[in-house]
Amino acid sequence: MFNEYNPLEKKMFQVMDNDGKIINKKWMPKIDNEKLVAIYKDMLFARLADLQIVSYQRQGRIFTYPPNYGQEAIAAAAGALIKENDWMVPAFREMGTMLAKGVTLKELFLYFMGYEDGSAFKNAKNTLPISVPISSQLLHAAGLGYAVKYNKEDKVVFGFVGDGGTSEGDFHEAVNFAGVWKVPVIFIIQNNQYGISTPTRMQTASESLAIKSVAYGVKGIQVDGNDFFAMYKALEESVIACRNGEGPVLIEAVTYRKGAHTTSDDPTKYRTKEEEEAWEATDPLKRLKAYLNSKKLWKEDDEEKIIPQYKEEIDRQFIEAENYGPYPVEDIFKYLYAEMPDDLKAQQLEHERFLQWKSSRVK
Ligand SMILES: Cc1ncc(C[n+]2csc(CCOP(=O)(O)OP(=O)(O)O)c2C)c(N)n1
Ligand SMILES: [Mg+2]
Repeated sequence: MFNEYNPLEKKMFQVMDNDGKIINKKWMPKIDNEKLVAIYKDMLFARLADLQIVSYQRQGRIFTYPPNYGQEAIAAAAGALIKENDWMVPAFREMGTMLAKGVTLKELFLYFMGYEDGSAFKNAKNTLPISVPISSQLLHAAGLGYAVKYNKEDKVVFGFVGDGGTSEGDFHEAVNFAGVWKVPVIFIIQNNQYGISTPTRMQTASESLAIKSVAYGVKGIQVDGNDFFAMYKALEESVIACRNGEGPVLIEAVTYRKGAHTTSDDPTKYRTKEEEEAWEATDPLKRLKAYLNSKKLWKEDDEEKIIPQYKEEIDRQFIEAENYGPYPVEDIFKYLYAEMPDDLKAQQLEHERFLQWKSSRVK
């Protein structure tokens, strides 16, 4: 696959067209029907949760949130393949993979409500916290890959970044290091066409983002990130390569951020309705659903039945997060060092005195 779809060939890897028809049988992944339906249901759950969070934010019940809307196939494919012991190294737009890893929606809600406990992930093994400093997480991914190789462990690292993140030094350092040391890391670029309002064509003069793999001497491929089967197959082959010591792999997953950058952003200021409508035809859920419908694996009835159940479950977890209790002020200081240094202790004391002073002034 990596020869056939070498980025120098300028071909995007696709398996299914926009109508859910298989157009590349050679590379159709083998997934049994039951599992495929379960994956579609997970994608639907992630989409509903995502849309519901935006509505909670509009009600003033949660802070800024970066929607995954339109990018669900990438996270779902990674979620279906990542194993319990594999490392998940997220950016901040990979809800489906986080849930598949065992992170709960309640924990994600807590994170976006500002709680440190929202990064503790009690039931998810080998899952790093959400990373907002763009691309910084890829250095951690490369380092984890090095540790996996050094310790001769059978693990793969899934590291995520956005298109904008490829302009950061950290991206280049991470991929370069991973290439030199041949570490088992899959770098997944979610090219959603924008870094906030900056279009991808303004991030780079390269032909594609996948082509950057050539310079680092690593495997690379450009994939239709809204085509679940293509994403699954590309990741499956990447996992095999990593487990055989032939990693790392750089995947450019071409997708579209259907929502705003975050709930603080208004995309109508920098992109057109026509553009949004053109991408609508590629929607990942619609395509997978069309495939499932054509195979009689899923009906509109099934979907109508399940949507209210999912909405209820999402709301239940949200209300649990809302009732989590007051934010422990010491959490602001607690998690940077294993042992808090003196200057930080002094800052904590000063902050506590400030809070006392503030509350003494409120009548
Ligand atoms: C180092 C750093 N610089 C700037 C920012 C502000 N910022 C937050 S998201 C973002 C754009 C990221 O774009 P991209 O990598 O394409 O990811 P996307 O948001 O599209 O998923 C920027 C510049 C940041 N979080 N970290
Ligand atoms: Mg982007």
